[in-house]
Amino acid sequence: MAKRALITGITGQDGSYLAEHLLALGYEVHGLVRRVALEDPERRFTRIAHLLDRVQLHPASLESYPSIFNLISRQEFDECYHLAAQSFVAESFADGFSTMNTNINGTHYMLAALRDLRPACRFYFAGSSEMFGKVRETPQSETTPFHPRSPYGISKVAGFELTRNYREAYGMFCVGGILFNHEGPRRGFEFVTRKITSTVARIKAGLSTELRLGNLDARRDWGHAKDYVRAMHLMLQQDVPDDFVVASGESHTVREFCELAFSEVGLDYRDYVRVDERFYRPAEVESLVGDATKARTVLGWKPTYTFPELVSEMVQNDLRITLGQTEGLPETVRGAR
Ligand code: G4F
Repeated sequence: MAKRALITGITGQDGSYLAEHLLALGYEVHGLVRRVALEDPERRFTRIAHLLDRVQLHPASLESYPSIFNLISRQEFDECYHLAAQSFVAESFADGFSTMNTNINGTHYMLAALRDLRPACRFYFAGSSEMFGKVRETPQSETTPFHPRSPYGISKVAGFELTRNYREAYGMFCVGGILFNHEGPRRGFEFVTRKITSTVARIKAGLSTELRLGNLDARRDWGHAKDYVRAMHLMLQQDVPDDFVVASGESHTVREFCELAFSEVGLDYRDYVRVDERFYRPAEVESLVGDATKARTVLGWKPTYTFPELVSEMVQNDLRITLGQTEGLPETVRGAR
């Protein structure tokens, strides 16, 4: 019988790639979505528009325990991938309360409902390299201590610890993936990579003249989201539940990303990029680079995209959108190709 998976955050970048991956593996895929999204499918479901006849969507709110309890009580699930979160770090400084409420309580509600109703369901928690924050060692691995630098990072540490606690206290198969930055053509426009590639395309098309950014010296370990959702699935197929770092092992500055993205269209980033202090964060995570040795050896996972391939795919996708070769479709659908 086909395995049944529930994905929270199915309409996001990772959720949409994961749904595709699980469908290709023969899973029955269900998604938890907000009722407002169900009422506005054209705008809210752009990343999963091509999957809508193959996935089952259920309205529920991560802010309401009864709604989660109700959803989980209706059906048996073999695996649950909890990806939904307020995931933009800068926004978590603007409204730390909402980020904490959604990210911490939402995770706790999911775990508590599963414990009560479906204790055999395997649970994946989307942890983040933001948990390392002001890093204590380089590269960062599963044993590196956490020192989060934003309400978002703090909320992810809390969710990660809750997940571990349910594993240890109740013997549930709960795992935390510590994923470093992962990007792609479906990335939201607020994140630095997509902000860069979409603006490069607009500049190339003559629609924009500059790109305003914050800290160009921040270092990140960037991979492709398509590669990273494979690791999420592998984590739930193990004999023993455990936590894993997923990373490329390479770090690059925001400046290097700009350099490569502009050179993809034959331009020099120095002619267009302007530093704007509005995009600086009150506390920055200066440098992240992951050590994914455990994922490579235990899960047999490895990334397939290189950094230049990732940048090139994102720029080319945004160029296609901006130059209107796929005219008539909403932007994120076009980004989904
Ligand atoms: O793209 P970012 O906003 O991603 P960030 O903060 O690293 O977080 C992302 O990755 C995490 C995994 O480590 C996820 F958990 C999280 O949900 C999210 O997906 O910023 C990357 C870097 C930062 O250092 C930021 O200060 O780029 C720097 N940056 C410089 N100028 C900018 C900008 N970031 C944004 N978003 N916009 C700018 O103009």
